Amino acid sequence: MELKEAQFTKDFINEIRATYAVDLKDTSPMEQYMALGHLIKRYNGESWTDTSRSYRKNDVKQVYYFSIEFLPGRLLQSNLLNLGITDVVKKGLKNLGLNFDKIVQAEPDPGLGNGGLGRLAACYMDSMASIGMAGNGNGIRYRYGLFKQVFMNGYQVELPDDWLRNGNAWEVRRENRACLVRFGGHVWLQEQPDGSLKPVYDHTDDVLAVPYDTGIIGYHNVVTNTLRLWSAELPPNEEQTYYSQEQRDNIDEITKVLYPDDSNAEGRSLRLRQEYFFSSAGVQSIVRHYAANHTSFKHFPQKVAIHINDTHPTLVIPELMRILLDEYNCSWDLAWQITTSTMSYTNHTIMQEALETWPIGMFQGLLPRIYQIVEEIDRRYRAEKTPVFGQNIVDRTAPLGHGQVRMAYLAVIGSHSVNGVAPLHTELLKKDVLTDLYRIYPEKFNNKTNGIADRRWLEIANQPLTKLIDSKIGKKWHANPKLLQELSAYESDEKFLQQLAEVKKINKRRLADYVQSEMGITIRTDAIFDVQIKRLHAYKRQVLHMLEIIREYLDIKRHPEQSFIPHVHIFGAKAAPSYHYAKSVIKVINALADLVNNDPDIGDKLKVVFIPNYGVSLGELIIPAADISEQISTASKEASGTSNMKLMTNGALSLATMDGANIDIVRAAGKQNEYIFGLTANDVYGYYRRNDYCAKSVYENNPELQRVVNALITNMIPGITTEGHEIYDSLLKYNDEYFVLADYAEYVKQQEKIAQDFQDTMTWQRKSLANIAASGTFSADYSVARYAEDIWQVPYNRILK
Ligand code: B1N
Repeated sequence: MELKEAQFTKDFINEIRATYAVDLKDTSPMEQYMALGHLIKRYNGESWTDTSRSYRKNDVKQVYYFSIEFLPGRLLQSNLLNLGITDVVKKGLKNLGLNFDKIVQAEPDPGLGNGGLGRLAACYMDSMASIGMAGNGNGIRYRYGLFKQVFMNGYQVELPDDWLRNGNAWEVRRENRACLVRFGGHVWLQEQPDGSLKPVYDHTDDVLAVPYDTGIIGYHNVVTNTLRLWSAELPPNEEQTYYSQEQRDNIDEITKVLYPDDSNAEGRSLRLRQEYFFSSAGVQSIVRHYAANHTSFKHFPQKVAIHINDTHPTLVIPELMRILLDEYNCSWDLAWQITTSTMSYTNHTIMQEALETWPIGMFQGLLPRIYQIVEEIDRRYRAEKTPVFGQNIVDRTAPLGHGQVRMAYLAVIGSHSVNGVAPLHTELLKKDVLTDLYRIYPEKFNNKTNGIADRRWLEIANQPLTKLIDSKIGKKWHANPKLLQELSAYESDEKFLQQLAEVKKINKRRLADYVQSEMGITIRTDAIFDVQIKRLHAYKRQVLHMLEIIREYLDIKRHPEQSFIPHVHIFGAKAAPSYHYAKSVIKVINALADLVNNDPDIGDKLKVVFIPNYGVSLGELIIPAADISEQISTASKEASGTSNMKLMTNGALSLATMDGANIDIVRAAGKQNEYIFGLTANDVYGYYRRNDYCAKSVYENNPELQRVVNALITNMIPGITTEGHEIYDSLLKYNDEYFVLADYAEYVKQQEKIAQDFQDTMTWQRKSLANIAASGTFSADYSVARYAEDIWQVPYNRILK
C-alpha cells in the first residue's frame, strides 16, 4: 500500500490520543504496539473487504483449512512487510523518538499450537494469501495458549499463557455470525408426513460459537484472507433465564485452553468437545455462506474445499453429512458424494500413540446424532467393500472397531485425498500405518512435502542475511524463493563467503546477548552453535545430543591440554506436562548444563544453554544464529520436520538422520554439505521384523559409550539420581526403543568431523551457502500451490513452478 511518513505519523498520534487519552511520551511500548496494530488493521480494512467481496462476486472456489492449532507468531512485522510499509513506519516511529524493536517485542506471541503442526497451518495461511488463493483458516480461539515454560531447579514448571490480557489488536469479533453447536441430549428419528425421517433432539447442551476473524495479509498483492477462530459462549437464552454455574463452566471450558500434547492423542472428552465445537461451527458457517449465494448443493464441491489438518477436525465429515441430510433434505448418496468430494485429509504422524480413537460410549453420549451418521458410514462401508476386499481387511479399516471410533480411518474414507508430509512419510503411510486403506483406495494417496514461510523465517528473522542476499541477486526471490538458487554463482567468491561469515557472527552476537541477559551465561561467538529446537520427545532423541555433551565434557576433563574447538549446545524444548520421561530429560540436560558451565577446567570450551520457553519468537532469534541444525530423530519417526527447513534457509548445516524431509534437504543441498548418520528407516523396520535389536550388546561393545552412559548413574552430574537412572534404564533395561545407542558411534563421528571442518571458514561458508541456495524449494508458497493444483482444485495467481 501507499503510505507517506507524514500521514502515518499524524494517524499514529491520533490513534494514541483517541485510545489512551495520553500524550505519546507517556505511553508504554505495549500501548504503542496496540495503537500501531489497530492503525494497521484499519489501513488494511479496505483490502480485506475488497478481497471478500471479489471472492463472492466472482463466485471463487474457497479453501477452508481446519486445524485445531494455529501458531502464527507475532504479526506486526509480518503485516508491515506484506503491506510494503516497513520502512515508512520504522522511520516515522524513529522520528517520534520511539524504539521500533521494543514495540515489536511488546506484541504477545499467540501460542495457539504445540509445534510443527500448528506452525505449518500458520505458514500455509501466509502462503495462501501471498500466492493469491482464496484460503481461509478455521480453528479455536483458546483463551490460554500453550503454557509458558520456566525452569525451577532445572525442572520444567508450566505457567498459564494469558495472551489476551491486553486485548488482541488484529482480531474482529463477529457476533452476528455466531452458530449454535449442540452436545449431548437425546435424539430420535421422527417420521414426517412425507414419509421421511427427521431427527428430533431434547435436553441438549447448546453452546454459542462466536467467531473472531483475523486478516491474513498477502505479500505485496492486496489480498487479505481470513483466519476464523471460534470462542465458546453462553447461547442467547429466551425461555430459560438461568444458567447454573456448572453449565457456565462447561461452556467456558471448551475454548479455555490448548491441550499441550504434541504427536500424542489426548483421550479426554473435553478434547472431543473441542474438536466437534470448531468443526461444527466452521462447517455451519461455510454452508450458511454457500446457501446464501447458491440455490442447489449439487455444485458445492466446485465452490468449497475443506481440508482436515490431522484427524482433529475429522468430524467435519459427519457434520457436513448431518447438515445436508437433516437441514437440506439431501439423499444419503448425494450427501456422501458431496462430502467426499469436498474433504481432503493430511496425516502428520505414523506414531501409534498419536492416532486418535474415541470410545464409542463417550462419543455417542456427547454427539448422539453424529454417532448415528458415523454408524451409517460404517455400515455402508462394510456393505460396499466386504464383497470386493473380504471381511478381514474391512474389519481392520472400518470407522468403528474394537469399541472405538477410529478417526484416521473415518478421515480417509470420507475424503477424496489423503496426503503425507514428506516422501518417506507418505511411503510409510502406504506400506505400514494405512496400508489396508491404501489397498482399498490407492487413488486417494499422495505426497505434499511441508514448507515454511521464507518471508518470516528469512526476511524478518534474519535481516542481515536478507540484505546480503539482496545485494547479490536482488529482491525477486522474496516472491519466488527458488531464485535463491542464483546464489550458487557465488560459491567461489571468497569475499562473499567472508560476508556470510560476518552475517552469522552478527546473529550469534544477538543470541549471545540474549543468553547473557536472560540466563547469565557467557558464550563465545566463535564457538560452534549447535542447535536443537523442537518439542521434547523420546523419538526426537534429545538424549543422543545429551550423550554427545557428556562425551565432550569427559574428553576435555581427561585431556585438558588438548586443543578443543569451542562448542555451544543450544536447546529449546517444551515437554507435555504429563510426559514424565520428557521432563526427566529436561532436568538432566539442565543439570549437565550447570555442571559444564561452572567447571573451571572447562572454561569457555564447552557451554550448554537450554533456553526456556521455546516458541515462534525465540525461534526467530535462535535460528539465524545456528551453525548446526540437529535433526536426529529415529529414522521413520519424524513425519517431516520443519525446523530443519528454517535452519537450512538460515545457513545452518544439518546433522541429521535420513528421516522425514531431512532426506529431501540432503538431496537438494548435496550430501557433502550436510552431516548424515545412523540407521535408515529400512534398517529400523528390519530390526522390528527380526526383533533382534540388542541395546545392551551395543553398549558392551563400545567402552567409550559405556563411560558416557554410565555418567548418568555415577553422581558425576549432581542432582539427577532418579532422572539419570530413568534414562539409563530406558536405554539398557528397556532396550532403547528409539535406537539411541545404535546410532551413537556414527553420530559422534559426524560431530568430530564438524569440529574439524568448522575450522576452515571458507569451506564451511561454502556449505552454508549451498544450503541457503537450495532452500527455496521448501517455501510453503510452493507446497500450497501443489495442494491447490492437485487436491483443492482452486486457482491462485502467482505463477509458481
Ligand atoms: O507435524 C509436523 C511435522 O513436520 C512433524 O514431523 C510432525 O511430528 C508434526 C497431535 C500432532 N505430527 N503430529 C502432530 C500435534 C498435536 C497433536 O495434538 C499430533 N504433530 C506432528 C507438520 O507436518
